Amino acid sequence: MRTTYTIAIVFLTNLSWALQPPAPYGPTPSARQMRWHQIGFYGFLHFGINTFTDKEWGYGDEDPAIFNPTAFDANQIAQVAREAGMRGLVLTAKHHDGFCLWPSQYTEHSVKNSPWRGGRGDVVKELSDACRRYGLLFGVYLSPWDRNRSDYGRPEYIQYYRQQLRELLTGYGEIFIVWLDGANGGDGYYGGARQTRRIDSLTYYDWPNTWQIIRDLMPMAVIFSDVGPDVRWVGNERGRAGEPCWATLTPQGAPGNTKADLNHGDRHGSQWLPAECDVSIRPGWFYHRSEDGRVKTPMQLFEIYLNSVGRGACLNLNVPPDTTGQIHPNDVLSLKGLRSILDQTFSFNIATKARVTASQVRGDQRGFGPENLFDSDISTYWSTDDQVRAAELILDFDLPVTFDIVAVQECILLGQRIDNFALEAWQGDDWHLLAKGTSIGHLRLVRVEPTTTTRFRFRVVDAAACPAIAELGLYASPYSRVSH
Ligand code: FUL
Repeated sequence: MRTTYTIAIVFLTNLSWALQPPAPYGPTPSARQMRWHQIGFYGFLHFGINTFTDKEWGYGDEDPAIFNPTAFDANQIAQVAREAGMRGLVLTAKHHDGFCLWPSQYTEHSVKNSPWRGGRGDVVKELSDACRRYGLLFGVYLSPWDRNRSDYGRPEYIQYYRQQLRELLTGYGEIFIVWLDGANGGDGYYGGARQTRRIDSLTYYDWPNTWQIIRDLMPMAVIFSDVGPDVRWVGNERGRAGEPCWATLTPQGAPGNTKADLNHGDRHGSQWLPAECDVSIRPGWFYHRSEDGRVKTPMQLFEIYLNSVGRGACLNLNVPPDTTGQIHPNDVLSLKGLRSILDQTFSFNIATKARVTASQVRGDQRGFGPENLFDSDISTYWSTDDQVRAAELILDFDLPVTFDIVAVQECILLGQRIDNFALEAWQGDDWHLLAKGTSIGHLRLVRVEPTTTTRFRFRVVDAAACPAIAELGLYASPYSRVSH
């Protein structure tokens, strides 16, 4: 009787233990960060006074009358973005020149004093509406540095900046990202003073109070800057996240003034602060006719995609509208090419044809088994018992398959758990190493030599906590077919 009782207790304790999900490891994403991770790929629109002066940084003394797109078409822009596979658009509502693309009531330096739409136009409104029409999210870039304002550098300017933020966050529906740039170049028009003004980037903007306004008015919007608080800059404008690229970091300093390793993140960072890769489809951020022949090719864009989205970051790809107010045909062509490569590559997950065996399954429970790897649900995962730090999955195929990209996703709701992994294919009579990697996070796309095999192995070489792998994929890019 007593033994039966003890056995029952042991059995029940084991069972209840086994059904528990693994405890999260380290920092984990907030709900707004989680949504942002799933967005993955969105577009940047650098558009404004510079489009008409052929400059990258306007001085702030430009006459609003020069803003006059001949055929502005927010639908064309949104449609091009949508067809490229983007999930949102971020507009430079105000760049460093201070010219506002919406009729702000706090300045005369805006579209309301331009000839466009007889001074009654509002680019922010037209674009945010078009985004909703095309199923895209909409975000704003509001440059903290303002070379037009006479009060720039004084406390009054911060009030002005915050009023503008309030206008943008209350008048245009949902905003998914507020993009806070770190540049503070010094010289400018400043209401006619034509001076060099230096501010203390650590204190002048009083960021925590500005961030709070965003939190209050748009709770699900992520805030981007060099130091977050939700999304960090990746540290370059080439669209390259580091290897590794940890989603964690201990923020130091302020936007435009940080020594943190933004490109790689910090494995032991105190916060979940993933990277965004911002990069332009052209050499410049704004449209310049002289760059019409220098639009990145579909293949270059695909490389960028692999090095950004494929390293757990998001890709914010700039496509600057031209002087007509539309995306230039050359850019449209490249974006179509990118979309075609993405579709050809990712429309079929070869791994779903395999029989999968895991070296161990958490508590031997089906709920944690490898069948979760192919359900396109990032909240379900294959996991092991708590003490397991090295584990493997073997995929067996009836017929040889060919692939050149391996996709792995951790269930980041439980943190970034894996430190090292290896990808192997059965060749002849042994395992052959295809690639080694470190950070995984939300998504890791590893490019390997085009490989034909009947067995594939994913090995967790070491982890800080038992693995929780949400999805696993093997894909064949068009290039693997060509070269094979
Ligand atoms: C930089 C700015 O100075 C560039 O003009 C551009 O807007 C880029 C995205 O951020 O800091």
